[in-house]
Amino acid sequence: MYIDKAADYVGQVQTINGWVYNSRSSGKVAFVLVRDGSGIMQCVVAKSDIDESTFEAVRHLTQESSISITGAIHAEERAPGGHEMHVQKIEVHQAAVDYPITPKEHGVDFLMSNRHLWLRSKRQWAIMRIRATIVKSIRDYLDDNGFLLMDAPILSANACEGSSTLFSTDYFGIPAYLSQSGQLYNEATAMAFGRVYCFGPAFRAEKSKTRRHLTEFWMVEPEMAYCNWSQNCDVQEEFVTYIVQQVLEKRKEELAIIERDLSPLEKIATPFPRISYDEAVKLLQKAGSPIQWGDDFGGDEETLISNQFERPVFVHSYPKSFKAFYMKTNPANPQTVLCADLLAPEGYGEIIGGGQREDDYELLLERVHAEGLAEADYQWYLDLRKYGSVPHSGFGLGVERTVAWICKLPHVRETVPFPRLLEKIYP
Ligand code: NSS
Repeated sequence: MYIDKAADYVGQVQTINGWVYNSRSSGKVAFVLVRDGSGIMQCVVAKSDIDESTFEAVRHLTQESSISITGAIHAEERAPGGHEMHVQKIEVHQAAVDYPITPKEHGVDFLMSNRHLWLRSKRQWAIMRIRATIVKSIRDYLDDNGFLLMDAPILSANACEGSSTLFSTDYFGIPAYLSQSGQLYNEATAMAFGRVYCFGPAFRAEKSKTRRHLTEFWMVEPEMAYCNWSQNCDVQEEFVTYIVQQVLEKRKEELAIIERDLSPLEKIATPFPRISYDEAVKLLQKAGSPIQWGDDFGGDEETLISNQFERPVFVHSYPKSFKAFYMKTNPANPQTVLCADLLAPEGYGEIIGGGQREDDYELLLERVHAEGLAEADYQWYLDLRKYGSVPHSGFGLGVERTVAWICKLPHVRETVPFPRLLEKIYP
């Protein structure tokens, strides 16, 4: 039996295969908390119900020992999960000695270097299950709304998001890079299939240590032909609202374990406010920030902006100077581009970057040159503007930042089983 299915087995004798999460005992009765991955079950062992040697074995069970435990399943309101086992038999597969992560508080560095074990803790269990639901909701929404999954390559000759964060590999004598984004390929597949998405890991050699940056993260990237930047925002607000609603509906227990205040999440609904970069700069200056028109926003600015809104907020029409080469020039103000970032509330900041793509051959070529990119490497991408170019838009949502926001975590390191951070690749 799996613990999360206990309700189906009340009154029956069942076996749980798992690990000792915690145990305590008096002279007459022992309580063992057993986890099996699906949940935690309180197992009660009464000395009077069992032979002496088994009772002694139970009393000496150590944290994280692997066991099979058999007994009758009872409904018990006071037990975690609402059920408990009255134990008849126990088999120890391996007795763990001195498990390093004890119920006392540990520092983050210690926990990070024991990430392979830390994942067994209740809080990590809850976060990883919420992450899985976020990923499933992403796929469900896109699969059910006319987007076709089109995997993009991981090895690429092209830089999508600037050359300063590329991880380089040797591809039979020529340099190839680990993908920063599947977007350029999405633009090709969108011209073939209309609405597409890719979903996979992205790599960026981020040299900064922040609570929002990983060097390897997961990104879902939808792309739509015949779509302008504002229609692109319409899709994003529906998409993000759906993800939040799914987590609220399906992960109540997990949200309770991490003590997430649900009220800010319950307020997430369409439409999301949209402000221009110009308006954002004014808002920041009013709040005391020294920011000037033309400066990029960092984490602090994003936090300040997102704190002003209860719903995620779009900031659109950024200056061209610090945005990617593929963004479409704003015809109303050529200093700016038709992009929009989505900033999550509660100070979380950017979870999505997206916008409309430059669809004019000459203007795109100009941008390729201006960025110092090798024209030959982008010939195939430029081709898309020669053969049936159309207005098109898309976006990339970072899974880890979305998990951090929905779980209200202080840092992205707890949002993925094995985070890759600046100069940190173990375990
Ligand atoms: O650089 S982005 O803003 N945009 C793109 O990569 C586009 N090419 C996506 C597209 O339009 N198809 O990154 C998108 C999101 C960003 O909002 C974050 O949520 C996440 O990807 N992201 C990261 N998460 C964690 N760590 C790092 N270093 C990181 N960089 C981006």
